[in-house]
Amino acid sequence: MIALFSHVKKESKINGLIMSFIFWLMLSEVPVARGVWPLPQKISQFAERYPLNPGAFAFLYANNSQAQPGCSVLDIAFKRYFSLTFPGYSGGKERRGGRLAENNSSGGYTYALVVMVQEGDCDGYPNAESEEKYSLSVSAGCGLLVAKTVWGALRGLESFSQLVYQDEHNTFFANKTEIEDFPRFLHRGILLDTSRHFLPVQTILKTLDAMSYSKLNVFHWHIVDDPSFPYQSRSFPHLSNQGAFHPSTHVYTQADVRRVIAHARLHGIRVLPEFDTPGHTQSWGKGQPNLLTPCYHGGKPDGTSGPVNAAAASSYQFMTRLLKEIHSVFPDSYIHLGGDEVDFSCWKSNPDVRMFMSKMGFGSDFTKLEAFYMESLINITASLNKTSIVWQEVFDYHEKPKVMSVVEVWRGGCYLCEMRKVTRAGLRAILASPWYLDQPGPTHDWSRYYNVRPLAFTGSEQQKQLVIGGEVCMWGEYVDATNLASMLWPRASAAAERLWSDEEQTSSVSDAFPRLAKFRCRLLRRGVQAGPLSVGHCRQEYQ
Ligand code: CP6
Repeated sequence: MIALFSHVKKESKINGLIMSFIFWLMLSEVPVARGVWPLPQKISQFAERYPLNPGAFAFLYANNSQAQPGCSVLDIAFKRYFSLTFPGYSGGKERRGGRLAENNSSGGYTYALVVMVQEGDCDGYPNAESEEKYSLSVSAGCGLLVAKTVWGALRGLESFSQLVYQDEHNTFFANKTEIEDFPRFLHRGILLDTSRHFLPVQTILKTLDAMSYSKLNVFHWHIVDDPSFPYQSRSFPHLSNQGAFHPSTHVYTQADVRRVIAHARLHGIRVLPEFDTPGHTQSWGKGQPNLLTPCYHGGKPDGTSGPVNAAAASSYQFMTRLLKEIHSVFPDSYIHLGGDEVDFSCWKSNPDVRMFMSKMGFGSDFTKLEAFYMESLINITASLNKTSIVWQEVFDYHEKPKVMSVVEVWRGGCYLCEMRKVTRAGLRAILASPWYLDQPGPTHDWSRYYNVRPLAFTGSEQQKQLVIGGEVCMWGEYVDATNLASMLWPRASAAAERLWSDEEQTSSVSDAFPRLAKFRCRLLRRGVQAGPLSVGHCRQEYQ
């Protein structure tokens, strides 16, 4: 460019005019051609672009950054994002982080992304309040990424990696860009169900990687359910010995769980464990006799069992010990207690349960028994200094919403009505109903996930503030490691943009389509087997 200009300068006035035109072009804003998905809150891109030589590129800590070399989250992220930013580059030794040289010289780099973090906590876990906002400016010679927390810096690194592209000669470029970005909702999750099918740890780790590409930040681990109990408990090893599909190959050991949590942390993702009771617990009964309710038929136990026996003191003692363990294994300050889809017929049939019902004055209203059981678990969880999340039935059945904190809305029908009710009761809400991705179907229905409007219910501003986000649910009946990625991506990315970006700016499916198609090609290039959206091609095709 410089060479071109010095040449032009010597020429006539006409060339001067051409020059100003080129300058105007370079500085004029261009439509978002090199899209970042999900769309940043504010992005300006310009025609001016800079070639990036990976061999002379570095991520650097700013001198005045609170995070410095040794910050695990960012040291590792710099390595990871080097590969993600320059896919296919193998020449030269990788340049990684380091502090800017004292004299502020670029230390032999022709381009650096300088990272400035205002709060230097690198060893903690992301939590429900973590700030993820960042600003990113890409200009000549260097870029500057500023974030309050390392979690925000991770989001900014992701955006930076998506700004870099290759021309037809495979030279890497980034255009001049200014981004100011923050999430619309704090809670942007994916539920994986590891009970209907066992998902190998590797599959979970790869899903966490892919989540970070779409800036999703909560892994809701629906770890156990009726079909199997793969969690290897320290206090109750029989649960997985008897209840897993296989006691050693189809279990998550304590080391596995630690690996998942550590990997999630490095990607700014929380691990929210769900131990769903009192229903969905058939597998628990195998290793924990007397936990489930014996069902009766014709005045006798018929050999089958129902939900956790909410009438037995021993059930509450067991749940207390289990919740204590969960509290110490999972660092997140939230625990999902389930509480969905409880079938009352077995409770109804059992004389001990009926006796307990009359003693408690519940009459024949079994929703009261469920409410009593869930309230007990919520209190145990609170005594461990953790906050509980429950499925919507727990709210529907309970007369005193104040005992609850966060309600996850999952049922079909009028889910916005439910969001309105939950928030009107002063409770926080997570929306899942419109984002069930597990039912087999064509991938092109991504626009259904995109068109959701989580706040489109009538209610006060205060009520809207109580909507903390949403979750994409990948129930496991028809999903295992062979098809998980193509079922999730890029449809979960459509939900991710709904949860991160400004609603007004992302209201058009036709604007989103080419951007999402491009993003899906990027996912493929990064090794995520994302399914096709519609007719089209990627620059490079994949197997
Ligand atoms: N498993 C558990 C499930 C479901 C729920 N809980 C579920 C119900 C209906 C649909 C999809 C999933 N498979 N434990 C409900 C929260 Cl359509």
